[in-house]
Amino acid sequence: MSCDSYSQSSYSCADGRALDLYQGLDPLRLSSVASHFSDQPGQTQAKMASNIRQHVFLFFCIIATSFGQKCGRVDDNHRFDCYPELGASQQKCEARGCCWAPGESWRNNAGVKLDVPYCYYPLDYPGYINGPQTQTNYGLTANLKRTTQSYYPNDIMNLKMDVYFETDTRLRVKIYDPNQSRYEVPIETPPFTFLPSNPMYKVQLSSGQTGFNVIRKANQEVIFNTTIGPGFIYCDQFIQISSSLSSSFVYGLGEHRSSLALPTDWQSFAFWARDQPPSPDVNLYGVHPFYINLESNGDAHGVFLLNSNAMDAILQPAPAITYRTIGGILDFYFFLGPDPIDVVRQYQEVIGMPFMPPMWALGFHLCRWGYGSANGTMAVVERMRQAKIPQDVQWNDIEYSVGRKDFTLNPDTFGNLPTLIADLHANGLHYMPIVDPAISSSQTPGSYPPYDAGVTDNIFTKADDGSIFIGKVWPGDTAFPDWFHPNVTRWWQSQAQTFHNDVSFDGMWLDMNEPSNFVDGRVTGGQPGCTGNNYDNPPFVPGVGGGTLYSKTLCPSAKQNGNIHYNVHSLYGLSEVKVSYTVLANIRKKRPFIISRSTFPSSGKYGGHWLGDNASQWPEMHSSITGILNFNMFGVPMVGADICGFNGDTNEELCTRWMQLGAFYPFSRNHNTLNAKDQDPAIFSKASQDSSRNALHMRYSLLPYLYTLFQRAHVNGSMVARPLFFNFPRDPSLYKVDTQFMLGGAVLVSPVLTQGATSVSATFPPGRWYSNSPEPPLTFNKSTSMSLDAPLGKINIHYRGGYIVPTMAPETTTNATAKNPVMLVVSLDESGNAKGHMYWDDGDEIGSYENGKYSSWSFRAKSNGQQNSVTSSVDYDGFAGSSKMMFKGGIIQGVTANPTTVTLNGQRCNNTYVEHAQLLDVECPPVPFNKPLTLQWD
Ligand code: MIG
Repeated sequence: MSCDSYSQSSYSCADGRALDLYQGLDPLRLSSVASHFSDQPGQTQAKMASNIRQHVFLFFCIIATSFGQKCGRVDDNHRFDCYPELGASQQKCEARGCCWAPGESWRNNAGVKLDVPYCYYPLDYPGYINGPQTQTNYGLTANLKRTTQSYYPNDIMNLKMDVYFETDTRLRVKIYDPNQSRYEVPIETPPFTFLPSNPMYKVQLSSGQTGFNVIRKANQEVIFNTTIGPGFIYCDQFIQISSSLSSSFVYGLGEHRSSLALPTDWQSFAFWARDQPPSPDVNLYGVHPFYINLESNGDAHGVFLLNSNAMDAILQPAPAITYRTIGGILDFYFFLGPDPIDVVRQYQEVIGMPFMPPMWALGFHLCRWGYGSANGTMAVVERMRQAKIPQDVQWNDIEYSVGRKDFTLNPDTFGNLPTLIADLHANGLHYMPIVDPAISSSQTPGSYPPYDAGVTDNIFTKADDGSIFIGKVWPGDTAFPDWFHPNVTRWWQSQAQTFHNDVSFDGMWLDMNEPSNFVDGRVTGGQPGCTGNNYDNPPFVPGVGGGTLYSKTLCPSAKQNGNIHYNVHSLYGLSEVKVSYTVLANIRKKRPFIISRSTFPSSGKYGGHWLGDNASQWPEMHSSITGILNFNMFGVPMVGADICGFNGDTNEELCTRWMQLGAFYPFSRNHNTLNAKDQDPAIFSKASQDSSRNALHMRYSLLPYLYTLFQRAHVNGSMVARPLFFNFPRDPSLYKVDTQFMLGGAVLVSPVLTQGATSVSATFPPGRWYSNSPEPPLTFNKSTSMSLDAPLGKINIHYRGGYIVPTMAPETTTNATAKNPVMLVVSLDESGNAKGHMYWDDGDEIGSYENGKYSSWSFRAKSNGQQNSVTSSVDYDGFAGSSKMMFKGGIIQGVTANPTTVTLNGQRCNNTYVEHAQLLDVECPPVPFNKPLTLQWD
């Protein structure tokens, strides 16, 4: 082969073979190498990087030529695993036509051994050869063909690849069997409409070659490149494809416990919904095959593989990703951003925008397993009232029922639950019960309607032999509703309605919907198990927890409305939350609020999520931040972790700190396991209660801001909680920050996450920041870390200069808070400007926004010596209650001199000036908020 020709965009050696060698050169690392050559005039970093890349590439080409050997030419980082199963050996590896080179013990910085494959693909491993591409009215299409069998059964030798140019920023690539239809994920995706005028991408596919590239047109950056590695394999139950990544900054791939920036040192992520308390290296409750990848200049793109079969995704240092899924088709979406927040919005344009929560859902939620009774539950509500700690929602766990059966009420312990709920409602609080999907199947016929009616309506999942699939969950033997069945909504509605007639619950807590099963598979003749067929025991099993697909769940051979569970397993939670959303809306005629444990892309349209069974330990509090940020990327902004920890006993210090952090979770719920010590905020010392009350007061005062963020997420897919770099995407020093987060664009949360600390190291992105306690403003021209005072009672919150945040004086419920006048927290930037907005409606009606029954405002501040004012203008006024809303001033930060007069629409206001904090506290006679306002200081 000759390596003397290469082109800047494609870097192919003359024979097109050695393409993969340069892919491992992380462009970010290259630009940092390039930055050392700063004495070279006129060369941009990117150009330098590109030159270096070309030279290194040429070098590899030469090495490859002199080695002349297909196996020797693969560098370690580019080994694509040819024997992912257990029990690899040289013989078995070579029988697959792959290369075997064990021996080296690769370790990461922490000394942990890395999974570098011993058995890897040679460069000329045969794959699918592209046929000529044809233009279509939706993009382009090509046939792909392989001529030799791979080493898995049932190769699909002929494939078709359809490329849809869906929008300027969104591309869809479907690779499927044109001769026989295969399972495709039944979520609603936008239909193709017309070719976009100015797509930000192009797709390269060379006839006679393997693989394809997706390229960002603006700078020719390759964002997806499947010409590296082994091309792909496409068998009936084994589909594998690899691509280079643009950099080693990769985010997403849920649901897993990991760092925010995912490790790329041969980390494998399994996808298969599983009842699994969060721990590293295992698949958890939900499945989100979506990632965001940063590029050399800080641009971001996203990749969504719409596939619900059991799957592995492997990140390796090339950097590269490999997907291995055992069914369905390859259906990729690419989102071109270019900012991370654009990527997330574009992703949600495909999977659906998040539901609009009722306002009460933004309050504080209290829950535990082990109140013992309705009276025990009420005692804690009373304790919260005594302590005057805000609470909006009281929850109950499975203990309210008889024998843990859905829709039953234990008359001995929870007989007076309706009284408790009436009390909650009278005080403006709401009530949430747990609901498990598994329905007891062993009651005397005629005694348990949920099962009897389910049999009549034929809505239960079937075993492969056609009988009702029976597993074992809390109530003993159980059947599992098939949430895809056409009768299931009617059945679920009738069961929920009957229960609601007695127990007027306000929302639903959907647990155990992976679905969780206490035995592996089906109980037949008293014995658990599954068939030996190819669904229950496929030729390749991804690295799922428990080792089999049916571990702690149903048999994949089970049948759901024409589908096999094998395909739709990970959609169980999504299909349940979707049906429950409809049912709850029908029953209450108000905005549904549902929290689900298992999720899949689209779940956010119907409900929120909690991060499952965490432990009452400090590192778990830290992990919760990444969990919450990830779900905000997955289109599920209503997310929180069990505050103070679920498993194990918490302690006062941990719980005090966790209440401080949890007060800023989008979904703020304290939840505890059976038999663990009480951990509601009112159980602790006065100092701890004060701290929790303060933190929650801060949350409640931010109610208009938070509500506006949720509304924007609902309409625009902007995230509620965001990693710092999402607001500052070109700042590499923020790419790994996972100890802090932002709510929207304006509020920075810097919690204490370690025991015994009285200070916290916080990173501030560039700009001006104002503390929530009166302190001199901080101004930075680049990201800066500093230590902040954080005595036990304090959480550090900072407002970002340039933003106006609407607030209200906090009460103990959102209901009461919402009646208070609006006050603005105005944080001027370095040039004396700030802006903000607010959305408001009745808080509980369905479709307020869609039906125009809302009001919205814009705020603008300008302070330049001549003119110092904040104005509020009403952008739209469709909320009937807006005429009762009042405005009465607020806080203006960044005011450098004590003004002589402050007026609101010409009327004098009272004001206090705190010089060292540049803070002007303004209280005016209240005026109607639905009229234009001008607040002035001179
Ligand atoms: O098998 O309902 O994640 O929040 O308290 C455990 C009892 C069942 C698991 C949930 C947890 C809940 C618990 N549930």
